[in-house]
Amino acid sequence: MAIQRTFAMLKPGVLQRRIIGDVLSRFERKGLNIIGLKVMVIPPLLATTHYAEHKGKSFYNDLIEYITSGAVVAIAVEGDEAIQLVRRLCGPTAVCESLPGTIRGDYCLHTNHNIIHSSDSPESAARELRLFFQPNEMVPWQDGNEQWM
Ligand code: 3AN
Repeated sequence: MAIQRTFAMLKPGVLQRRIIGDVLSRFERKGLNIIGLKVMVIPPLLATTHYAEHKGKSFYNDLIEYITSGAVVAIAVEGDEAIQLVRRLCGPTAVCESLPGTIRGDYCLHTNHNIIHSSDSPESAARELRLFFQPNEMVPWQDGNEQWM
């Protein structure tokens, strides 16, 4: 077992579409633990820090404008191999490659509005969790059912 923590974020518009419960329930059904959750509007500095690796790319300006345009839901997730599992539940970045059954495959039409972000490595998970959550805003818990998962 390799218990990991990872970061996910529901992008602007997901609250308005009233589908956050559907998305979160996919994490829950998989057996992952939600240990941090908050609704927030991302300040510009946090947005540029979070997406620093994309600076200079064709979609960068639109991405920053979009991600700061409305409320997002920041999520801290914990579980065995959580980083890769959450990525697989989300599906690939390009929506035309996201199969039905994945979050992006089921809920998105356009890659620039692909509704959810998730960390792609242990390094980015640690960095992104630090950016979005204070340590005391993450609360690990156990339900006693791990043996049945
Ligand atoms: P992911 O979110 O799957 O890790 P990244 O980090 O490569 O993907 O891209 C960050 C975000 O930038 C994506 N979630 C998407 O909103 C946007 N993006 C990435 N590639 C493109 C693209 N080719 N065209 C438009 N937007 C893109």
